[in-house]
Amino acid sequence: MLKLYYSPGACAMASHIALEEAGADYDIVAVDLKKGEQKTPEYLAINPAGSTPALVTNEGVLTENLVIMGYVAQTHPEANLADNDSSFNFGKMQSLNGWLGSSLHPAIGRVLFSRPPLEGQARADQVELALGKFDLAENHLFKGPWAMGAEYTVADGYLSVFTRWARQSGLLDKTRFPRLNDHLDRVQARPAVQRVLAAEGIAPV
Ligand SMILES: N[C@@H](CCC(=O)N[C@@H](CS)C(=O)NCC(=O)O)C(=O)O
Repeated sequence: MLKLYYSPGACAMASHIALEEAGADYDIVAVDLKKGEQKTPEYLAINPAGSTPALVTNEGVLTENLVIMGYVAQTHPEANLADNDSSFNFGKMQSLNGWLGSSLHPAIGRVLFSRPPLEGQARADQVELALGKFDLAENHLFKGPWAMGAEYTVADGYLSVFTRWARQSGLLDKTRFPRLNDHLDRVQARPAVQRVLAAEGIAPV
Protein backbone atom coordinates (compact mmCIF):
# COMPACT_ATOMS: atom_id res chain seq x y z
CA MET A 1 0.00 0.00 0.00
CA LEU A 2 1.15 3.57 -0.70
CA LYS A 3 2.05 5.79 2.24
CA LEU A 4 2.03 9.59 1.98
CA TYR A 5 4.02 11.73 4.42
CA TYR A 6 2.38 15.14 4.55
CA SER A 7 1.91 18.20 6.71
CA PRO A 8 -1.65 19.55 7.15
CA GLY A 9 -2.45 22.41 4.79
CA ALA A 10 1.06 22.42 3.29
CA CYS A 11 1.98 21.79 -0.33
CA ALA A 12 1.74 18.01 0.11
CA MET A 13 -2.01 18.53 -0.02
CA ALA A 14 -1.60 18.48 -3.81
CA SER A 15 -0.33 14.89 -3.71
CA HIS A 16 -2.95 14.00 -1.11
CA ILE A 17 -5.72 15.33 -3.39
CA ALA A 18 -4.29 13.39 -6.34
CA LEU A 19 -4.32 10.13 -4.34
CA GLU A 20 -7.87 10.70 -3.13
CA GLU A 21 -9.14 11.71 -6.59
CA ALA A 22 -7.49 8.56 -7.98
CA GLY A 23 -9.27 6.31 -5.49
CA ALA A 24 -5.81 4.98 -4.55
CA ASP A 25 -5.17 2.55 -1.74
CA TYR A 26 -3.03 4.66 0.60
CA ASP A 27 -2.26 5.67 4.16
CA ILE A 28 -1.25 9.10 5.40
CA VAL A 29 1.34 9.98 8.02
CA ALA A 30 1.43 13.55 9.39
CA VAL A 31 4.80 15.27 9.77
CA ASP A 32 4.71 18.25 12.14
CA LEU A 33 6.90 20.87 10.44
CA LYS A 34 6.61 23.28 13.40
CA LYS A 35 8.08 20.63 15.69
CA GLY A 36 10.84 19.92 13.16
CA GLU A 37 9.77 16.33 12.57
CA GLN A 38 10.95 16.65 8.94
CA LYS A 39 14.56 16.86 10.22
CA THR A 40 14.51 13.76 12.45
CA PRO A 41 16.84 10.90 11.43
CA GLU A 42 13.77 8.70 10.90
CA TYR A 43 12.21 11.10 8.40
CA LEU A 44 15.53 12.00 6.73
CA ALA A 45 15.95 8.28 6.02
CA ILE A 46 12.73 8.54 3.98
CA ASN A 47 13.43 11.94 2.37
CA PRO A 48 16.98 13.23 2.85
CA ALA A 49 15.80 16.66 1.66
CA GLY A 50 13.80 16.96 4.91
CA SER A 51 10.59 18.16 3.29
CA THR A 52 7.09 16.88 2.62
CA PRO A 53 5.57 15.28 0.62
CA ALA A 54 7.18 11.85 0.33
CA LEU A 55 5.33 8.88 -1.10
CA VAL A 56 6.47 5.39 -0.13
CA THR A 57 5.66 2.89 -2.87
CA ASN A 58 6.47 -0.81 -3.15
CA GLU A 59 9.39 0.17 -5.42
CA GLY A 60 10.83 2.89 -3.20
CA VAL A 61 10.23 6.51 -2.23
CA LEU A 62 9.12 9.30 -4.55
CA THR A 63 9.47 12.96 -3.61
CA GLU A 64 8.34 16.26 -5.17
CA ASN A 65 4.66 16.97 -5.76
CA LEU A 66 5.20 17.18 -9.52
CA VAL A 67 6.58 13.64 -9.59
CA ILE A 68 4.14 12.11 -7.11
CA MET A 69 1.13 13.57 -8.92
CA GLY A 70 2.43 12.35 -12.29
CA TYR A 71 3.01 8.88 -10.82
CA VAL A 72 -0.49 8.76 -9.33
CA ALA A 73 -2.07 9.88 -12.61
CA GLN A 74 -0.11 7.29 -14.61
CA THR A 75 -0.73 4.40 -12.22
CA HIS A 76 -4.48 5.13 -11.97
CA PRO A 77 -5.40 5.80 -15.61
CA GLU A 78 -9.05 4.96 -14.97
CA ALA A 79 -9.33 8.11 -12.81
CA ASN A 80 -8.45 10.38 -15.80
CA LEU A 81 -6.28 12.73 -13.78
CA ALA A 82 -4.04 13.51 -16.76
CA ASP A 83 -4.03 12.92 -20.50
CA ASN A 84 -2.07 9.67 -20.20
CA ASP A 85 -2.56 8.91 -23.92
CA SER A 86 -0.62 11.94 -25.14
CA SER A 87 2.98 12.39 -23.99
CA PHE A 88 2.79 15.98 -25.22
CA ASN A 89 -0.36 16.82 -23.26
CA PHE A 90 1.07 15.06 -20.22
CA GLY A 91 4.18 17.20 -20.65
CA LYS A 92 2.09 20.39 -20.95
CA MET A 93 0.48 19.53 -17.62
CA GLN A 94 3.88 18.89 -16.07
CA SER A 95 5.06 22.25 -17.46
CA LEU A 96 2.34 23.92 -15.42
CA ASN A 97 3.09 21.75 -12.38
CA GLY A 98 6.78 22.57 -12.70
CA TRP A 99 6.00 26.29 -12.73
CA LEU A 100 3.67 25.94 -9.76
CA GLY A 101 6.38 24.18 -7.77
CA SER A 102 9.40 26.21 -8.79
CA SER A 103 7.91 29.68 -9.22
CA LEU A 104 4.51 30.22 -7.58
CA HIS A 105 5.19 28.09 -4.49
CA PRO A 106 8.40 29.90 -3.45
CA ALA A 107 6.92 33.32 -4.27
CA ILE A 108 3.81 32.97 -2.08
CA GLY A 109 5.69 30.79 0.40
CA ARG A 110 8.18 33.59 1.14
CA VAL A 111 5.31 36.01 1.82
CA LEU A 112 3.68 33.66 4.30
CA PHE A 113 6.39 31.54 5.85
CA SER A 114 9.66 33.56 5.92
CA ARG A 115 11.33 33.31 9.32
CA PRO A 116 11.71 35.91 10.67
CA PRO A 117 8.53 37.18 8.99
CA LEU A 118 9.01 39.74 6.23
CA GLU A 119 7.99 43.25 7.24
CA GLY A 120 7.53 46.69 5.69
CA GLN A 121 8.96 47.26 2.22
CA ALA A 122 10.52 43.80 2.06
CA ARG A 123 7.09 42.23 2.56
CA ALA A 124 5.41 44.65 0.12
CA ASP A 125 8.01 43.80 -2.55
CA GLN A 126 7.53 40.06 -2.05
CA VAL A 127 3.72 40.42 -2.14
CA GLU A 128 3.99 42.30 -5.44
CA LEU A 129 6.22 39.59 -6.88
CA ALA A 130 3.81 36.85 -5.78
CA LEU A 131 0.76 38.70 -7.10
CA GLY A 132 2.50 39.12 -10.45
CA LYS A 133 2.78 35.34 -10.63
CA PHE A 134 -0.90 34.92 -9.75
CA ASP A 135 -1.59 37.44 -12.60
CA LEU A 136 0.32 35.15 -14.96
CA ALA A 137 -1.76 32.17 -13.85
CA GLU A 138 -5.05 34.12 -14.02
CA ASN A 139 -4.45 35.63 -17.46
CA HIS A 140 -2.23 33.17 -19.33
CA LEU A 141 -1.46 29.78 -17.78
CA PHE A 142 -4.95 28.84 -16.55
CA LYS A 143 -7.02 27.61 -19.50
CA GLY A 144 -10.47 27.15 -17.94
CA PRO A 145 -12.75 25.78 -16.85
CA TRP A 146 -9.96 23.64 -15.36
CA ALA A 147 -6.28 24.46 -15.30
CA MET A 148 -5.49 22.44 -18.44
CA GLY A 149 -8.83 23.03 -20.19
CA ALA A 150 -11.93 20.87 -20.37
CA GLU A 151 -10.81 18.10 -18.02
CA TYR A 152 -9.86 18.16 -14.35
CA THR A 153 -6.22 17.05 -13.86
CA VAL A 154 -3.84 16.77 -10.92
CA ALA A 155 -2.68 20.32 -11.76
CA ASP A 156 -6.01 21.62 -10.43
CA GLY A 157 -5.41 20.28 -6.96
CA TYR A 158 -1.86 21.69 -7.03
CA LEU A 159 -2.97 25.17 -8.12
CA SER A 160 -5.65 25.17 -5.41
CA VAL A 161 -3.05 24.74 -2.66
CA PHE A 162 -1.50 28.11 -3.51
CA THR A 163 -4.75 29.96 -4.27
CA ARG A 164 -5.98 28.62 -0.91
CA TRP A 165 -2.93 30.08 0.86
CA ALA A 166 -3.43 33.39 -0.97
CA ARG A 167 -7.14 33.58 -0.13
CA GLN A 168 -6.46 32.71 3.51
CA SER A 169 -4.10 35.64 3.78
CA GLY A 170 -6.41 38.09 1.97
CA LEU A 171 -4.32 38.24 -1.22
CA LEU A 172 -6.68 36.55 -3.70
CA ASP A 173 -8.71 39.62 -4.64
CA LYS A 174 -11.94 38.63 -6.43
CA THR A 175 -11.79 41.48 -8.93
CA ARG A 176 -8.16 40.93 -9.90
CA PHE A 177 -8.37 37.12 -9.87
CA PRO A 178 -11.96 36.13 -10.83
CA ARG A 179 -11.00 32.91 -12.60
CA LEU A 180 -8.68 31.69 -9.85
CA ASN A 181 -11.32 32.41 -7.20
CA ASP A 182 -14.01 30.56 -9.14
CA HIS A 183 -11.58 27.69 -9.69
CA LEU A 184 -10.71 27.43 -5.99
CA ASP A 185 -14.42 27.31 -5.10
CA ARG A 186 -15.01 24.49 -7.59
CA VAL A 187 -11.98 22.52 -6.43
CA GLN A 188 -13.03 22.83 -2.79
CA ALA A 189 -16.54 21.63 -3.71
CA ARG A 190 -15.20 18.33 -5.04
CA PRO A 191 -16.02 15.39 -2.75
CA ALA A 192 -12.44 14.06 -2.88
CA VAL A 193 -11.04 17.43 -1.87
CA GLN A 194 -13.54 17.71 0.98
CA ARG A 195 -12.37 14.30 2.22
CA VAL A 196 -8.75 15.46 2.07
CA LEU A 197 -9.52 18.64 4.02
CA ALA A 198 -11.35 16.60 6.65
CA ALA A 199 -8.51 14.06 6.86
CA GLU A 200 -5.97 16.89 7.33
CA GLY A 201 -8.23 18.56 9.91
CA ILE A 202 -8.56 21.83 8.07
CA ALA A 203 -11.53 23.87 6.82
CA PRO A 204 -12.26 25.15 3.33
CA VAL A 205 -11.40 28.84 2.90
N1 LIG B 1 9.35 21.28 -4.43
C1 LIG B 1 8.91 20.52 -3.29
C2 LIG B 1 8.71 21.47 -2.13
C3 LIG B 1 8.51 20.74 -0.84
C4 LIG B 1 8.42 21.71 0.33
O1 LIG B 1 9.03 22.80 0.32
N2 LIG B 1 7.64 21.32 1.35
C5 LIG B 1 7.51 22.15 2.52
C6 LIG B 1 6.04 22.25 2.95
S1 LIG B 1 5.08 23.20 1.79
C7 LIG B 1 8.28 21.52 3.66
O2 LIG B 1 8.16 20.34 3.92
N3 LIG B 1 9.08 22.33 4.36
C8 LIG B 1 9.81 21.87 5.48
C9 LIG B 1 11.14 22.49 5.59
O3 LIG B 1 11.60 23.05 4.59
O4 LIG B 1 11.75 22.43 6.66
C10 LIG B 1 7.62 19.77 -3.65
O5 LIG B 1 6.80 20.28 -4.40
O6 LIG B 1 7.44 18.63 -3.23
